[in-house]
Amino acid sequence: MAAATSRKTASRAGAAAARSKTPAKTKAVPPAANKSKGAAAKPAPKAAAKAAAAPKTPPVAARPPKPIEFYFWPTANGWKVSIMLEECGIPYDVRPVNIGRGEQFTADYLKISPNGRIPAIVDPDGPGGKAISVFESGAILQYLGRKTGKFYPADERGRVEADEWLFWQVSGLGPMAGQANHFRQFAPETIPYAIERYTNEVARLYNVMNKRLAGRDYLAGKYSIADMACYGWIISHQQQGQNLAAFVHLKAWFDRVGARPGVQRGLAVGRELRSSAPTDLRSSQDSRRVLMNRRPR
Ligand SMILES: N[C@@H](CCC(=O)N[C@@H](CS)C(=O)NCC(=O)O)C(=O)O
Repeated sequence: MAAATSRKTASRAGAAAARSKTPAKTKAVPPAANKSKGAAAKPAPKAAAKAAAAPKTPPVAARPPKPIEFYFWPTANGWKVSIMLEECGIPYDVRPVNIGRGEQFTADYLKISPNGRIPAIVDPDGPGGKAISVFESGAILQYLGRKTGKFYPADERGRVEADEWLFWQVSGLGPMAGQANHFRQFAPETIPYAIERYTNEVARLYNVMNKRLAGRDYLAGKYSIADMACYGWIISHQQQGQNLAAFVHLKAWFDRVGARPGVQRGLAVGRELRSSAPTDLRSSQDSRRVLMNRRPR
């Protein structure tokens, strides 16, 4: 990870501990606490003194939420989460992971994101008040949706719809658009078969999305994590060999989502990182070696 981020290694270790398979200890309920409200009329003098001496911990609601650690690089997958964090308005700290320099493969980062990819988060206020780390953009969006109660329908029918389009993106649109982009821009040799195959598949997926958006504003009822997941991948339509004008409803959705202030703030996160670092694969042989060396590490 970039040097600027190294000072919080301790919380990463906390997250790794939170991931360990050791089951969480459950506190035994003391017999007195089992009494019904009416039965616990008079606390024993010893217990009353202990309670009075106990340090006053502010109730959870009164404590300011601890910022979420956001492991990020400004790319289509990273933007999904920067958009969600901005839309929800929850505090977070960006921890840049320069994927062009191979920072996704450091031992510390792999504890959080074993797949060696961005994005990932560590939420110090996870379930049970303990830190939790989450990798895979779809899992992060669902986690944040459940945590905040925003942009992820609570009712089962609505949730199934949002999940359908979210999974459609992470398993289809993202990987296929990524391959189209790769073979069109970055492959060391021109392979017409690969270019045609992936460009056509992306066109097919754009058409599916276009039909879905005919007569509706968003992919799954209201604006949701499904829209956030797809948006970043449509930004680079030209590099994928697509003409957005040919997909009228998709184009209208793209403009609608792109006009949201939260989306614009999400896209602005880490903009300076992109221009200051060698992730332009055409100009950096080092980044090319890091990102396109697909042998197991
Ligand atoms: N399925 C993953 C894909 C993540 C992914 O491919 N991230 C890219 C950036 S967009 C990455 O970290 N690339 C680094 C590499 O390929 O080594 C997700 O949705 O989170």
